Amino acid sequence: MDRLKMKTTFRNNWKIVLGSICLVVFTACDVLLPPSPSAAETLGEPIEGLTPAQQSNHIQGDGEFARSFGAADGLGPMFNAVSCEGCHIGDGKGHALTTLTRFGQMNGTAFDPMVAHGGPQLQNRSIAGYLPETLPAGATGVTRLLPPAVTGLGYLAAVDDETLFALADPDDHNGDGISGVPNYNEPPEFFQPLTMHKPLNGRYIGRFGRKAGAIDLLQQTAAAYRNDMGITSDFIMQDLYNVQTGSFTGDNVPDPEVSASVVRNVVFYLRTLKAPPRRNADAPDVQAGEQIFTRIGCAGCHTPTLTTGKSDIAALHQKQFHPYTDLLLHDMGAELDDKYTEGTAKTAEWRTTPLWGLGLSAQAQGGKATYLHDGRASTLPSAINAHGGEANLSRTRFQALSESEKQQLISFLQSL
Ligand code: HEC
Ligand code: HEC
Ligand SMILES: [Ca+2]
Ligand SMILES: [Ca+2]
Ligand SMILES: [Ca+2]
Repeated sequence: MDRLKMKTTFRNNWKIVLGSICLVVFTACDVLLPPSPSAAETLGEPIEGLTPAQQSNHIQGDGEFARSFGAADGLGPMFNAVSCEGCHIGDGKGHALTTLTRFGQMNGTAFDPMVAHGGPQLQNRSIAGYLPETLPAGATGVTRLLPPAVTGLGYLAAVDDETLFALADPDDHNGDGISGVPNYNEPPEFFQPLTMHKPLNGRYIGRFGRKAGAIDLLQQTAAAYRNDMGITSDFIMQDLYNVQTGSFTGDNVPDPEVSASVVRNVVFYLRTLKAPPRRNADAPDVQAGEQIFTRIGCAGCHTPTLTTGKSDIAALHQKQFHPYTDLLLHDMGAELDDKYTEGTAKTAEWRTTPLWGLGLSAQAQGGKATYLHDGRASTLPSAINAHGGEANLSRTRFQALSESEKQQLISFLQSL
């Protein structure tokens, strides 16, 4: 039996053991144990068609993604959580309890991430004997970001910039009220561009993070180790310090706290996590909902189908997939303007959230799904009703649907 199968079997056995304990001790077991998800509903599996070497690389990265750090491993001195998995539970969407806070202030038209005051990320926890940060006075843009699911990211990473240019419509030439622009970001020193990357004035298109502030999965991962957990790596050697208290002594663990190969294994793991599986795609109300989705303009931003370009992983090379995002920024109106931003994004702009996995997010979020960048919406209609700005027209059309049409649209969204 290969290790992947063992992992699944282990999970199932564990459920059986827990189930039997529960039978002996309690009477209402079905209340305590969620029904075990069928294979078609499980996130966190590798994509099909990986070579044995790639599978083992995936498993190594899986282990690193789950690893909890302690003070002796270099955690902190300030941090937000002790493992990647601690926020990205089961590779799915995170919980309201695991949001990240970032802050800054507007200076005229320029956004200042307040680096001299510990910005842009608030590290709200610290190791023993060290003080965590607090929100500094003067932070006018404060955002709380819910961890997105990390499934299917290898596909998004392999889409050529050219494909994104074709979707962008900065001057709204087709007159649908939707523009869509890439977020251009300063690359980190360790960034290695591929031929698919088309820079503008030395900046590259961001595609990860809710504001599309990270260019590739290596940047996202190295930054997560450092900023979310206080773990230095060969890519970012500087530990976090509390500039607010003037404390520049660290965790006494020599840097780097993880090696480049650890970070690369995690990147490989993220690249090779399968896309969230569809369910009930053939049900009549789901299909009717899909047509409504297109008709009322949702697909103008939530692009149903993209194709990857060249990839060194055969399973990701020139593949069609269905993420329901254009990876571009859209002005979403005043209600979603958090006065905070990254790269060239304006404060009311957000990257179109991929809708794949939407119907599985409740499972990852402990039974109760929440939506939008900060999880403020607890139902799909309330998430849609918060769409303003470029999405105004499609929101109005949504609100004009009959109750049964709305229900069909929701059935479609839940099938993703
Ligand atoms: C404290 C919680 C937390 C921890 C710990 C954490 N993340 Fe995240 N992660 C987030 C949040 C919140 C976002 C959204 C950030 C943004 O919008 O810029 C995110 C975004 C991401 C994304 C981008 C997903 C997308 O759809 O664009 C990836 C990939 C990712 N994290 C990987 C990791 C890895 C790898 C680790 C461990 C090295 C990690 N994260 C640790 C909270 C966390
Ligand atoms: C102008 C572009 C645009 C249009 C049109 C649009 N959306 Fe969105 N959608 C976004 C962006 C950007 C976000 C992220 C907003 C945020 O998190 O604050 C989003 C978020 C969502 C979410 C929340 C996803 C999650 O996991 O948090 C849902 C659901 C959604 N859209 C569905 C729809 C539906 C249904 C329609 C059609 C009625 C629609 N959208 C039209 C851009 C758009
Ligand atoms: Ca450290
Ligand atoms: Ca900070
Ligand atoms: Ca250190």
